Order: sequence, then C-alpha cells, then structure tokens
Amino acid sequence: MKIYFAGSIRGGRDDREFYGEIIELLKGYGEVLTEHIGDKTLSALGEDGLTDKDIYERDMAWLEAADAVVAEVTTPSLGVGYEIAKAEVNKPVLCLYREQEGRRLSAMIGGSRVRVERYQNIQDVEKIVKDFLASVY
Ligand code: 6K6
Repeated sequence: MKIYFAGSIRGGRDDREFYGEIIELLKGYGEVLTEHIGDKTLSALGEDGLTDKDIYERDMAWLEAADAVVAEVTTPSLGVGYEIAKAEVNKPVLCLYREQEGRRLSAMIGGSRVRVERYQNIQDVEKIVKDFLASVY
C-alpha cells in the first residue's frame, strides 16, 4: 500500500516530532511516499534544491499514486489543506488533530466528508491508523 503523509512545512514546523512518529508508524503498513515531512532538520524556510513548481508536480504525482492519505492537521497549512481537498475526491483521507486550548480545527476540514480523528498521543494514533487502513482494503 502506498500512503501519502501530509504535514505542515511552510505553515510551521512545531509538530515535526509528531510527524516523524506517525510516519514511522505508517511505515509498518506500507510505503510512505513523503517521508521527508518528518525530517527534524527541515525548517519552515528550508529548501531541498527544487523549485516550487518541481515540488508541486512531484507531490501531485505522489498524491495521485497513493492508495490512502493521512494528514496531520494540528498546525494549519495551506499546502496540507490543498492536498486534502485534491485527495478527498477519490481517495480515503484520514485527518489527525490534537485538541489544543484556544484553537479549533478549520470548519472546512471538520465539516467536510473526510474522516477526522482527535488524538493526544502516539498510542491513540496507533489505534486510529490501524482502524482506518483496515477500512481501505
Ligand atoms: C523543504 C523545506 C521547506 O520546504 C521544502 C521543500 N518544500 C516541500 N517539499 C516537499 N513537500 C512540500 C513542500 N512544500 C509543501 N509540500 C507539501 O505541502 C507537502 O506534501 C506537505 O504535506 C504540504 C505542506 O504545505 P505547506 O503549505 O505547509 O508548506
């Protein structure tokens, strides 16, 4: 199974530790096409030598090839929102959100058709992901 993991890059890297842990977990179920998103050394401004157009085209090709999409949506990100909107047309999408005081998930995600699950820790994510990916097949 090919899994596309989406997480904030230029939207902010505060949750990168969570991204890394979720990616490690997803690797137990298949190929994660976007492993770099969990890279702890990647800053919000960091570059990987590609132009924005190159990044967009590469990521859209990966998204197209994916069997399922898992997005961590706690840190709001334009790119992640865009990827969710593209994917929800024809793919199973799981959004993972950590409740935080004084903040609420965008209604455009919370009110959409995609599956949204709240979590507090990686043990919660283990159960949520297992259940979600079982429903993909
Ligand atoms: C490296 C470090 C910072 O920027 C880069 C190179 N940029 C990207 N590399 C790979 N994927 C990207 C990049 N910029 C955005 N994306 C895609 O959009 C990823 O698949 C993420 O899920 C999402 C993040 O969007 P923003 O708006 O938070 O950047």
